[in-house]
Amino acid sequence: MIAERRALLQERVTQAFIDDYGTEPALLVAAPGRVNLIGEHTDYNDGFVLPCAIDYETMVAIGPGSGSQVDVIACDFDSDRDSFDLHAVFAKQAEEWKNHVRGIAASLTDKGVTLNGANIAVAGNVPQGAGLSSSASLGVALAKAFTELNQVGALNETELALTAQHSENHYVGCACGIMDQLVSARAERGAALQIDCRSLTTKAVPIAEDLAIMVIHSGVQRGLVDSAYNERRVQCEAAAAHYGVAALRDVTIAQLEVEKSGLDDLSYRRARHVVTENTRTLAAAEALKAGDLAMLAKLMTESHASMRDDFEITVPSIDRLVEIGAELLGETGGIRMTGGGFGGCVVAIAPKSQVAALEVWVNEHYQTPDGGQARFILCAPSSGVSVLSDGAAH
Ligand code: GAF
Repeated sequence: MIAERRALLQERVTQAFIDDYGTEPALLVAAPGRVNLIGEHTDYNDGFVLPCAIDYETMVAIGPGSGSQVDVIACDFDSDRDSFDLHAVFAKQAEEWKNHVRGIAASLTDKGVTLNGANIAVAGNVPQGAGLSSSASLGVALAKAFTELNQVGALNETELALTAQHSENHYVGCACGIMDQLVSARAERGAALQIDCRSLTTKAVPIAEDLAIMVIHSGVQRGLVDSAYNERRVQCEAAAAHYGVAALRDVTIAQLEVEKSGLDDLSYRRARHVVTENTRTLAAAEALKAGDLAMLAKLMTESHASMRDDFEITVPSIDRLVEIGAELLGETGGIRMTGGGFGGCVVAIAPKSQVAALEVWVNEHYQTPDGGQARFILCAPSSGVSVLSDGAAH
């Protein structure tokens, strides 16, 4: 499936590049979106996450430009164009996609990387506004494309991810953590990626061949920058200050209770979500490794309840969708909301033999807020960013 989807994307982005710049691109770079299996809002608390890259990606075609000028064409936005000078001070644009491109160029410059002008075309197939990290995949693909074109060999995957996060934080205006960018840069095919968001060390956790990862879109659109995401981050920092630690990662479950006096109920519940979610994430990685689906299902159910009751980032449609899915899956598979919250998608991990039944069951019992059906996106755990040559990653 990925091969066909990738071929279409490659054709689209290459053709747009040729039509606009009258020459073949020097290289094509692809970076995947992601789905998070467990570990939500833990990354910016220096905690643990367990996402996997998916076989939906953003592709960048790039070639040398003139002087210090960068020209960009966005195939997915009606072939909208942008043009900027690498020496000019970053100026925020009304169209968000432009801020991502300008933000990556500015972030690389901030890092001391010298860039030359470039011609760029961008196209992607990561569903947007679904919480599947289309923005992170764009950022990572652009960072890789710019550095490869300029032959800046020194940037490894972690540095690419940090550059993309810096761009989001400083230029796009989203205080996101490192999870999305790091998995888009470092993921391994056929595996989830356990990330320690403090040390940035990662471990691939293989996903058995007979398991399916199903993303189900609730039909509730979400917008990360506009949501209460940044507010949650501030609340977590305030809770960490109460416990006298650098980040909530450092609070133990025992300490959470013993030292809660003086902390208001809301901040306490925010902290409890993060502290317990870290424990669940590590346990879930072990359960996945051991093929213990009943344990994984239990941990995902608890994670969802914690997001709903303590972190308050779910919405009624999503809660209903998870409830419906769990009714069918029972202990045979896990299901929970995935991503930043306030709409978007649910992730289910279950034997491939359950996929068809789950789809029928959800369609029978769930309706999107506008009376339609949920959208099902079957995902394969994929590898991180790559440079493509004749359609094959190297
Ligand atoms: C969004 C952010 F971008 C991530 O950094 C992470 O915090 C996630 O929400 C919630 O787990 O995807």
